[in-house]
Amino acid sequence: RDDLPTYRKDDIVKHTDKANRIWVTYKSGVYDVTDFLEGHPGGDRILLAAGKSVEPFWHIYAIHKGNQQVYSIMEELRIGNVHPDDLKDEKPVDTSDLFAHEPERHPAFKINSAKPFNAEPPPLLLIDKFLTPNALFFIRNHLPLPKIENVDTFEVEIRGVGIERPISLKLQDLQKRFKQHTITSTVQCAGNRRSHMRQFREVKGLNWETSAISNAEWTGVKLADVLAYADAKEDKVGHVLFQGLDTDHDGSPYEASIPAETAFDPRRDVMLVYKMNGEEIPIDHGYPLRVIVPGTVGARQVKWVNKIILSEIESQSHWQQNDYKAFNSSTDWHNVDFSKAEPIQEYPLQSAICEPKDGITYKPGETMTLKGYAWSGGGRGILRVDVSTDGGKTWHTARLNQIQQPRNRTWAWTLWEVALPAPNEKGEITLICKATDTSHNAQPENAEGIWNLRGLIHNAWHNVKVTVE
Ligand code: MTE
Ligand code: MO
Repeated sequence: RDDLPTYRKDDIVKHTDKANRIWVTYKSGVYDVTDFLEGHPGGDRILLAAGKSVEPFWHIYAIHKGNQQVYSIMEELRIGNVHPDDLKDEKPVDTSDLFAHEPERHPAFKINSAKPFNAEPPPLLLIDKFLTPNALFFIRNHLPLPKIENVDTFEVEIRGVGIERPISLKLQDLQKRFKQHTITSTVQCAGNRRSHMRQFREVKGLNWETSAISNAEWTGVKLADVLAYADAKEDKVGHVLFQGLDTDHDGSPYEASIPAETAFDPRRDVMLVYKMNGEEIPIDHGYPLRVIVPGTVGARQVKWVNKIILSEIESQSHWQQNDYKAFNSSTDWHNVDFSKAEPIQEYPLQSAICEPKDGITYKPGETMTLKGYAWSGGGRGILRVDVSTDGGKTWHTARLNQIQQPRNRTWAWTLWEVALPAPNEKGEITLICKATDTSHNAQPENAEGIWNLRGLIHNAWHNVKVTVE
């Protein structure tokens, strides 16, 4: 790349906006990323590296590190070289691994990204038990895990509009002062089943299959009780923001918000939890304190929560404003305007087949046992799960495994099972499942009308292809 011009550092640092072009450096290369930013999901975060080296940034989003596709995209954007004198005094990047202190995870996980850690259990293990074992509960981390030094000094702060005097509560305060509740609630990432939407048309995001969902029993206190204790006045509040202890490379924490109506309503069962399936919450799932917002998309259920902020407006964080939003199928990266869409809160109706796997072979007439899960957001229960072995011409109703929860507060998933004979004719057959919730919502037949550029909340009929021979 010696044919390209050489740039001095003093010059490079000036290129931080569209008008002056946005440049970044990587090792000895200078790259103009102005046009690239338009179509990149984390675009606003590359901006933080504008005029500087992207290496510290990649250190956190290690998904880019060592990724050949990223390197080759970068090389196309290369416009020059950093002057050798400026490379000399470049401090070596701190290579101490921000992820070095992360725990061992279950070897059965399918890892969708190692740093930050994102993984889902195999479908068979996912539905083995009604409560997902802590060690197999899917993990969705946007950032390196925070280091929890001393839980005895850990406090959660509650402040903002409608609160005259901010309060800080230790774990023991939460446990002493408030009534303890235990609820069973399913957490599902908005990216669950993105891999199936991707088959329909390309989308951006981690390649989750059917297991970015899990179900656990959570123990803690109701946020509504804590807000009452803080003497919070709901009429002034529009949204309740939650901040985690995990931080971006610039020190800003993971943050998301939910509407005040949800936060203040004791019947919505929004909880600050310190136990998961009767055990201490594993660090991956939010130790020592996490928010559970039943019936709502995973992204709002903030882990390692240490600040609860009452606000007139919703969180302005990346995850609330520039991610976890869906658009119509004609919106793509060239015409998307994130400010025009509502952040996803309640989850739509979902179901999937976890057994059998694609590609299994049956003999004609042999019993096929189909198993899976179904879940709907907003506390809606599951009325029915129907399966088809002939591509949707005829349907059979599955047997449901559910727990009793109050009406309109069905926060736990439904597991289902049905045994059907394999057809007598040999060949490939398509097994399909679809659920109906208590509002008689149905799932869309395919992704055509619900495709969105980030591949979010994909809930079309799930199908598995097996062979009879
Ligand atoms: N909270 C913090 N502090 N940091 C995060 O990265 N990820 C969110 C949410 N809470 C996240 C977070 C997302 S997108 C999801 S889907 C759920 O946590 C996943 O919860 P789990 O890892 O316990 O399965
Ligand atoms: Mo998520």
